[in-house]
Amino acid sequence: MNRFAAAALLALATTAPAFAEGTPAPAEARVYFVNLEDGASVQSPVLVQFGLSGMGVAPAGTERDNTGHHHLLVNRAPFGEGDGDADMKLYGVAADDNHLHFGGGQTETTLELPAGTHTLQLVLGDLNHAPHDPVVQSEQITITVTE
Ligand SMILES: [Cu+2]
Repeated sequence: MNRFAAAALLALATTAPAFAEGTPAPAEARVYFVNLEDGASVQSPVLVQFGLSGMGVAPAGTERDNTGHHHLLVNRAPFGEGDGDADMKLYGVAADDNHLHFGGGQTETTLELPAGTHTLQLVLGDLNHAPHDPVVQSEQITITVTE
């Protein structure tokens, strides 16, 4: 790191609120659904493909700049609006039925979902499963699973 970058980081560290001190991500980094769009009607099992640009996918625990692994948020509030999201920014994304981790570096999954509407959102996590700063997250999409 050159001294200009060090000075910039120091400035960030002294002015940013605690919850914003995550692993840095490039401003242009973007996660998105490759094969699903908002409003899609699909049948279960549902293939979900994760896209990432401006950063690289790496397994959890990998300490390398500008990398992360995918988390798929299912049927919960958009990230940043849910209870406990501030804690997740600090300590890592929860691991439960609504927060699926792909710490092996996977870029797709298949979900068994009952008929009805479901929301999906991608949130990238760093080596410790915590979202980056700024958070690299997709739009939340709603899909309808038909019988
Ligand atoms: Cu994770």
